[in-house]
Amino acid sequence: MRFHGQLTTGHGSLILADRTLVMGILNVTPDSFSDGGRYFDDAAAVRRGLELAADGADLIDIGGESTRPGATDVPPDEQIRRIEPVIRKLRAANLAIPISADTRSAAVAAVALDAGADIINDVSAGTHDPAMLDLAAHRGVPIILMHMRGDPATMQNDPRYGDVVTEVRAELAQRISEALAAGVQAERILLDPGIGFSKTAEHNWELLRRLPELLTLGRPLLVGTSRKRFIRAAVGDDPRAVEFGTAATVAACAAAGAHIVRVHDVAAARAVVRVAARLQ
Ligand code: PMM
Repeated sequence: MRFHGQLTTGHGSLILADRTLVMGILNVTPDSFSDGGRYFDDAAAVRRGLELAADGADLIDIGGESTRPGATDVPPDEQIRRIEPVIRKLRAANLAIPISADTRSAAVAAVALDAGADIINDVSAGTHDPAMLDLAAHRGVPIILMHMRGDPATMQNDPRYGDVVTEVRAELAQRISEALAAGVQAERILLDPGIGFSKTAEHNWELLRRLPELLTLGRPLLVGTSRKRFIRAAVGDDPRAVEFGTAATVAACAAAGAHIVRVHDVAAARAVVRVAARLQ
C-alpha cells in the first residue's frame, strides 16, 4: 500500500498525501552533478537556499559532499565547514521549511541537526558510518535511506542486477530492518531507489517505470532524477532539453505516486507536481 500520512519535523510537518512534495537541492560543493561550484561560498549558498524556498520548495536538501560517480570522500570536518554556517544563516534568515542534511557521516549529520537541520539524507542508508542509524534513533529525526551498492568512487564500475526493481526493493527492505533494529521508528523512515547510484541508464529507466513496486514497502518514497547523466544520455546536453527531460521524469514520478522529488529547478517541478495532482 502507498504510504499516506505526515512526517513531523522540527520545522513543521510534511504532508505526504496526494501532491508530490518538492525538495530543492543546495549543494555546497565544488564538484556536484550539475550545480557544483556555483554555491560554494556561504553568502551565495544562503541566497540560493532562500530562493529555493521562495520558488515553492517544501524542503531543502543541503550537502557538502558530492556523491557523483567517481567522487572521492570529503572528510567530515570539511563537510561541516561547508554546510554548518549555511544552515545556521538560513535559520537566522527565518527559513521556515524543513532542511535535510545530505551526508553519509554521523558526525556531520549531528552538527547539521544542531545547526537547524531536521532530517538526515544518507545516500548509503546507514552503511557508510555505523553510527548513523543510532544517531537518527537517538535524535528522533526522520532519515532517508537511499539504495546504492558500494560507494560513489566505484559504484558505476559495471553495475549488474538480475531484476533491478526486485533487488533494489529487497535491499531497501533490508535497510529498513537494520534501521528498526537500531531503534529508528518506522514512521521516520523514508526510502529512495538511488537513481544514478550503482545503476546503468537502463536500470534507472526500469526503476522509474516500476516505482509502484517500491511503494509497496509502505514507506514514503523520494526520487532524485534531476539533471542526471541518464537524462543527458536520452536528450543531449542542451540545458533546456535536460530541464524538460527532468520535468518529464518528475511528472512520471508524481503520476506513479512518489511522495517527494529532489530537484534543482524548484519552480518548474512545483508546476509539474501541481498539474500531476490535478490529473490524478
Ligand atoms: N542524488 C544526489 C545526491 N544526493 N540524495 C538522495 N536521497 N537521492 C538522490 O537521488 C541523490 C541524493 C546526486 O545528485 P546531485 O549531485 O545533483 O546533488
